[in-house]
Formats: sequence, C-alpha cells, structure tokens
Amino acid sequence: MLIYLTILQIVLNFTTMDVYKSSFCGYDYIEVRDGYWKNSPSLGKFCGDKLPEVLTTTDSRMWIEFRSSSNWVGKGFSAIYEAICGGEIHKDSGQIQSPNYPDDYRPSKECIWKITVAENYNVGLIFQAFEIERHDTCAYDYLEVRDGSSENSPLIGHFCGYDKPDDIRSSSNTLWMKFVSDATVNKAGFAANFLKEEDECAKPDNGGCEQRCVNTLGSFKCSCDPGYELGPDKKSCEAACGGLLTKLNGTITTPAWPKEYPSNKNCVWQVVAPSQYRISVKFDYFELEGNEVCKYDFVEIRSGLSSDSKLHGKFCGTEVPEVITSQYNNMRIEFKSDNTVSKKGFRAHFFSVSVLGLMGLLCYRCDASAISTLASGGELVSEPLFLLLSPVELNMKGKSEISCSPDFLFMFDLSESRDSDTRSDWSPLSRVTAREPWGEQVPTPWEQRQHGRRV
Ligand SMILES: [Ca+2]
Ligand SMILES: [Ca+2]
Ligand SMILES: [Ca+2]
Repeated sequence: MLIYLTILQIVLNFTTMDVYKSSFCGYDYIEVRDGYWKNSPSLGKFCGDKLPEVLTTTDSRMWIEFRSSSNWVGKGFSAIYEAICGGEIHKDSGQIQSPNYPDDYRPSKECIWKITVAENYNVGLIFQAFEIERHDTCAYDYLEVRDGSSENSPLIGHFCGYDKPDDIRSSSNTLWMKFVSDATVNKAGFAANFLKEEDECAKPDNGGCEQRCVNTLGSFKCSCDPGYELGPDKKSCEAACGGLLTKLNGTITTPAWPKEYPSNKNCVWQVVAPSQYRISVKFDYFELEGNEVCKYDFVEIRSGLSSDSKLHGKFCGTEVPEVITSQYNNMRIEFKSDNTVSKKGFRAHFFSVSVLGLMGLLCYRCDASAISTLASGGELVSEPLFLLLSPVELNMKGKSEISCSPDFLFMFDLSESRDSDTRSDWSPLSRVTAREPWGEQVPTPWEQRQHGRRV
C-alpha cells in the first residue's frame, strides 16, 4: 500500500526572544522539533535573548514546546511561521499540492519541487485535482513539469486551466516541477501523487504474464490475445468462450476444445438470426461431468437471449442431446463448469434456416400478380396448377388483397425435398400456417387436387 504524504515544509522565524538563560537551557526554554511529537528530532533548544536562526522542517509538521520552571519573569518569545512550498523530495511516493490546497493558492507564489525516487526507477505523477487560472498560453499561473532534475531538463508540460493533465512518467528517477501564480485571480490549485515507477513488462519474465503485459503507473496488468481471456490468477490466459453470434451457421465448442475444458467457466453464446429464421443446434460430441442431475457442469439451451428465456433443456453426462430448434430467431447456449472434474466438453453446430425461404406457395388458378402482392423475392415458377416461389418473403398483412377465392393458397416446407418429382410428399408447414388465416384446417393440396375439391 502506498502512503501519500503532503510535501510541505514549515518555516519558523523568531522575532522576539527574552527567556531566562541557564546552562543547557535547563530551566526555561523553547524547543523546536522536526515532526509532530515530543520525540521528533530536535531542531534546537533555545533560551536567553539571542534570536535563533530560521528553522525549517523537512515535512509538514513542527513541534514547538515552551517550558518555564524558574521564577524569572521575561517577555518570552514571539515567532512567525509559514508553510513554504516546493523542496527537494527524496521519497518513493508522496503527494504534491499547490500551496494552501484545497483552498485557493496565494498570489505571487513560486514553488519548485525536485522529486527523486529510488535509482533504476522512473517517477510517475498522477493528478487528482487540477484548477489553475486559465489562459491560452498559461501566461499567468501555471504548473511546469520537466523530465529530469533541473529547470533545463526537457519540458514535459506547461499546464493551466481546469483539465487534469494526463499521467506523467519521467525517463529517469527524477522529476522537476514548478508552480507559479501571478498577482491576481487565484484558484484551488492542484494535487498530484508521485510514485516510483518501473516497467514491469520490460523484465525478462514479461511481468509474469502468459501473453500480454500492459505497463501502468505504479503497477502493470496482464491481458490476453484475441480469443483468450485472463484466468483467475490474472496472469495466465484461457481460451475465451461465449459471445454474440450473428452468422447463419457455425460451430461452438467448450473452451480449450478438444482438450478438457477448464474449471469455473461460464460461457454464454447468444445466437441471433434475422427475424424469419429459426436456429437449430446439433451436438456431434458431448461429454460433461455429471449425470441426470446436472448440478456440476452443464449446458443449458434456451429460446431467446436472456437467462430466463424458455428453457429447452439442461444437459450433462455423455448422452448427446437431440437437435434443438429455437422458437423464434434467437437462442441462448450457456455452459458452466464447477471447480473440479473436467471432461472433454462438447462440439456443436448451429444453423439458421429461414422459415419463409423454405416455403413453396401453391395457388390454384391464382393470378401471378396477386401472388406477388403477397410475396416478394425469390423465383417465380409458373406451372399449370400452381405457382412456386422460393425463397420468398411473405407479407401476410396484404392477405386481404389476395383474391384466390374460390382458389386457394398453400405454403409448403421445402426443406425436406427440393425435388419436384417428390412434390407430392410436401406437407403444409403447420407451424406457420397455424398462424395464418387458413389455420390448421388446411387440407393437403394433393388431396384437393386428387379430389378436385376447392376450399
Ligand atoms: Ca493568477
Ligand atoms: Ca509500472
Ligand atoms: Ca466439473
């Protein structure tokens, strides 16, 4: 953990001195210490009438103790103190603030800080707050930061205004900063933490990261190549899983396939197809820990995208699930593994098929143009007794404009066979027709044809 200290020094200037003088100032005295308590290092013990020198602390607190044990009556002492800004700082971390922060800084100030951290490190500077009188070229008040130990070091930035400067990293173990305010208009100033920084990623072990290492100020983090994700140790990379799939077909596998899946994985695949499509998933390998209960590792398949969508099944063990087809145009496949016992997992293919694209339209003695108000796209094949469109987009909202009556229109699932010779095997696509005006009472057209009946 880093402990930030405010870098600010106290200066004490004696103006009057009239204290009983004794050897070693044993009776009456003023003692000044560099710190916040009675055991802090002493800056001096004073008595008599000689004004002590100006005293300065190395940090932000000064302890002043006056003791009188003689009967001598004198005027005592008076002194003025002031917090000064700037200074040479030899610390590995700390905070730099403009004078008087978070209250407004004073006019006509100039503070210079020279920060030195441990050798072989860089200085990192991270701003917490920044509010310095704004000017286009920062001509009034400003903070200047230089990469090195002096005002001649390369300039990193000359800052003013209300936007926090980006994090700063020096190229060596020193950083030079100067804050300047002019005679008028004062703002809250700035506060920034400094710390020793190293590029962990430049080390031979790449920061311990299995794949990528990203250096940050004061730290670093590991990341992974595309297709991988960070493991629980935040250093190793595991095959990533899950995601949004919008292709019409593809393959999904458990992570690390064909090796055993890792523990503690939770993968969610969301498969989305265009609205007139239905998605089917077919497993060709299946081996998860568990049996019928599926409380350790399992895969769940739902129609819809959310975790409370309609559940088709929860599977585990070695029995390959049947083909599952979504209710509408999206499907959620979720795989979970617990913290122990892994198996090879699964491989599954998903494919999306257009409900409408699988339909043929049969219209007895319908006008082709009437059909086209109902269906668009696809190939129109005109035959003596029916029209076949495939694939088609159906707009059933226009159904009232169709005047097939006393003729009729049927839709067929062509997915099983596209061979016209077996057309007699086609059956109406009940799933669709059930929601259409003909409902489920639709007789098969071949029945109709054979019996010469009309609807
Ligand atoms: Ca100003
Ligand atoms: Ca670092
Ligand atoms: Ca398991």
